[in-house]
Amino acid sequence: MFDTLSERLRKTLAGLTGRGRVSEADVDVAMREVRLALLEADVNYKVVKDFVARVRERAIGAEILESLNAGQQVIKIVHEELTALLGAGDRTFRLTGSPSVIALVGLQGSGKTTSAAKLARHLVRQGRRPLLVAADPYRPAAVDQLMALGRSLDIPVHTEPHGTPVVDIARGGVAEARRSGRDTVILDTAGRLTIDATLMAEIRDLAVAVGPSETLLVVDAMVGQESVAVAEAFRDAMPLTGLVLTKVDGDARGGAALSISSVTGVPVKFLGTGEKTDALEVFHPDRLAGRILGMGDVLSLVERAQESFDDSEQAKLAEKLRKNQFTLDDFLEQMQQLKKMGPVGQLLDMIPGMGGMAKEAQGAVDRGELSRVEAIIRSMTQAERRDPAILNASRRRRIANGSGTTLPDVNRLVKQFGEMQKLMKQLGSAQRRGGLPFAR
Ligand SMILES: Nc1nc2c(ncn2[C@@H]2O[C@H](COP(=O)(O)OP(=O)(O)OP(=O)(O)O)[C@@H](O)[C@H]2O)c(=O)[nH]1
Ligand SMILES: [Mg+2]
Repeated sequence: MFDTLSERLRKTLAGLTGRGRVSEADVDVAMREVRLALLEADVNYKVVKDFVARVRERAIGAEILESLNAGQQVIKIVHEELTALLGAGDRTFRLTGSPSVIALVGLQGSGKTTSAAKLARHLVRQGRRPLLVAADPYRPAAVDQLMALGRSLDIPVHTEPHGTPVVDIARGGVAEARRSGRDTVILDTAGRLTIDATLMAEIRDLAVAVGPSETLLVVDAMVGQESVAVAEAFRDAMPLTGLVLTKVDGDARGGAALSISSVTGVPVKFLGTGEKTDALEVFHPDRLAGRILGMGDVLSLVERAQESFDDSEQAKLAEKLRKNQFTLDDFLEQMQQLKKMGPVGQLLDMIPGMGGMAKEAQGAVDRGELSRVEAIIRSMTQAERRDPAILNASRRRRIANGSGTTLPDVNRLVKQFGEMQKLMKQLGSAQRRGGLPFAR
């Protein structure tokens, strides 16, 4: 759903990391692009305006623009603000009462019945014993649909005769849950084509009768801005506790999904990501923001990287790069750092020119080659570590023997290091041109 938006934002933000220094004008240019990207994705106009203003205000602060990784920091701010935007409201999922009652409400075809089944499955996995209740007195087919889903999941479904008032169905469901030892009742209510007073009154009565601890509005994310209006109408008519955004696997532009919480104040609690009953995700705004910005878990990696590479070490390395004095000792140290940081290939991929080297080093760490590399380097003299060019055949044999490895192992390491050195040289000159955000 967010592919186009994601692509545009990534491109824009990549422009910020591609330079050493970031000026206020750079931020403004990027923010104009971000604004356009969000508007084109159909995000609510006012939401976009506030969002861009907030990011800009935080980003042009002196401490940020003067820092050497300003581009990264601006992206971090975008990520944080996007997370705040997506995550408006209290997302706690409350299951109180015995049994706890969850009511799913919404327009016709929004995905209530499917979501009821998905939620039931999700709760079973959390060790709960849900009972599905077909609280749709109008359409026998709706009842059949829920029964079929219940059967496929091996979760019981409570039904009442056709025409039973919703309130009575709900009460019957709660009684049945108590009788059969089910701890959660999931009410699948009837949909309507449009918002009408009868529907709202029906759900309000139901809320009074069985007191749901969660009343979730199921919203089809494919319908665009209209979904925001629907959510506002429901919110005004009854106490909603959250939203289930369905069909986010679709190809709509996604803007409505992005703005709905921030406009209505009702938090998104779940995402429906497909037709199958396992296609339900607990909503994590930071993860969605990360996904949209194409970062995966990169931001937490950035933080981890900043923790594990302490600044003075990093400054020393940058200095060595500048002077082309990167030695085998440094190589070893870098690999140890990588090991400390965990999987970083993704992170380093973001840094132009760094991906290849990172992958290689990470690959070596993953393959458990670090200890071998360490042994080989430790068997070298200081002179050899500084200048592997002096490693002739007899020295290499001595090192292989000394480290308990083989001659091909030593050769491979020397070759790898040579390639890395070459890369480092290129990086060094890129850095002098101000192109490397991380080599501070
Ligand atoms: N791709 C996709 N399809 C979904 C999702 N959720 C529901 N659907 C589909 O949307 C259609 C309607 O879903 P239902 O669960 O029957 O919707 P409803 O709100 O119960 O509909 P009514 O009871 O008629 O008001 C079905 O074809 C579902 O398979 C989703 O997250 N992704
Ligand atoms: Mg239904």
